[in-house]
Amino acid sequence: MKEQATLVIIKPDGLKKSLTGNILTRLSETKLKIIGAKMVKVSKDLAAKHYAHLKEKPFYSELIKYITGRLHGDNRVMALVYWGEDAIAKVRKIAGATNPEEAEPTSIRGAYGRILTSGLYENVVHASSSEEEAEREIKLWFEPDEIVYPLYPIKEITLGRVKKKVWK
Ligand code: DAT
Ligand code: MG
Repeated sequence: MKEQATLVIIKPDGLKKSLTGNILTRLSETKLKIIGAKMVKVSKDLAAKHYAHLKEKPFYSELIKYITGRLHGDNRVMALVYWGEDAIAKVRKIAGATNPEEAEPTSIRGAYGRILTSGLYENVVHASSSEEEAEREIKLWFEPDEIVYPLYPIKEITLGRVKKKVWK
């Protein structure tokens, strides 16, 4: 088994339903380490980059409305990076299947997700599904200085008189 990082997002429905503490408690069962955590106001640009691979899907525009908070009237999400052995599979297991109706009832999505009349799966959390996806997503959602471990190669750039670390 391998040490990995994975991105978790508590989506706007998770926050609106006051499930933050509950979700963090469920995820603590994995014994993984949280190495990054923040509240994010999700822009259309960030949403489009995050879900770029789903652009052609019929539910894409609803999905963008969902993750940017326009379905719930609140554009906050909580983004977290978990680190440890087999992190991706461990988090995916507790999160449950994509379709909340098919998800194991005790998983986060099985317990708290639902299918909207539009057909969109409102499934409370995002969790990276592969190492490649985790790296792409963590680099998209977090800056190097926002994570306590040096996860991926970085470089220093100079903005005016300020030096800043960015992903290479
Ligand atoms: P996951 O979030 O399990 O990795 P995904 O990456 O395929 O699933 O899709 C991203 C989100 O899009 C998913 O969490 C909910 C929504 N979604 C996916 N497939 C869907 C479908 N067939 N109908 C409605 N919503 C869907
Ligand atoms: Mg996915």
